[in-house]
Amino acid sequence: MNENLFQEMAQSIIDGENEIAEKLAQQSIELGINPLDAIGKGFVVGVNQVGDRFSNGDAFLPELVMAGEAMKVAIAVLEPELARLGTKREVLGTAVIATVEGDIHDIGKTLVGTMMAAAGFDVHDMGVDVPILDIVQKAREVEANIVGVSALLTTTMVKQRDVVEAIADVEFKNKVYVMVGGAPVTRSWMEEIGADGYSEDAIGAIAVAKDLLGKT
Ligand code: B1M
Repeated sequence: MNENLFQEMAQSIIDGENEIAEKLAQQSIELGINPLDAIGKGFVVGVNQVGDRFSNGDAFLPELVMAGEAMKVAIAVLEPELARLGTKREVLGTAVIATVEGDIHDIGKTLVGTMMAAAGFDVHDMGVDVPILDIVQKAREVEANIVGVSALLTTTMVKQRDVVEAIADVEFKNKVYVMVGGAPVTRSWMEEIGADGYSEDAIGAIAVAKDLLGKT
């Protein structure tokens, strides 16, 4: 039965139907479905399909925009549920997260931030299209242990390397670990640029962040 709901969720994103996406997200909460399943098995399936159609030339920018908007509406409904999944007992560490300069994709980055906050990190989400120096400055200001940078474009991934280098150039009171993620990012890219952590999804990001800080 959940399978039908997941399919409807995916379709609502493909059709860019904000109201339907919102209603289905609410319905999943009422049914007690794990919000991560609603996102991963439902809404993300739809947004990935639109992305694939866009790269094949079968969909155009307006469809991409509408799919992105519908995703955000659905995730906004699920966000309080995601936060409830965590049990904040102690502050595990301080994280600054951002989407790199030149990149305005924020859905995955925001999910990572929400999940990390739910897991007990003090998260400072700087938003999208954030200049490298602003990230470094923020990390100093809040005495971050983790700087997490997201990139969704092959053209903006290179900015993750710039962040790694900028963090290495600055003296911090404490060790600052750089984590990278985003659809085109891989473990080998993480290794190539000398970042400290990589995860392909939001749940994995928590495990990596905890691991880096020895909090597992
Ligand atoms: Co754009 N877009 N987009 N887009 N978009 C992609 C990324 C693309 C792959 C689509 C495609 O062609 N198949 C393609 C990039 C191609 C490439 O670089 N090789 C693309 C393009 C080309 C563009 C534009 C250039 C289009 C244009 O203008 N001609 C433009 C770029 C603008 C810019 O940034 N300067 C553009 C714009 C947009 C919209 C604004 C319309 C919209 C974004 C809306 C928004 O974010 N508010 C949009 C969307 C929706 C997409 C797709 C379809 C979906 C992205 C998404 O939200 N996924 C995307 C195709 C795709 O990825 N399948 C595409 C769902 C989200 C939950 O996943 O963000 O991957 P994701 O996050 C995951 C993991 O990656 C990971 O955890 C998250 C949760 O599991 N993760 C981390 C993410 N960050 C992490 C950080 C971590 C750890 C894990 O540690 C710090």
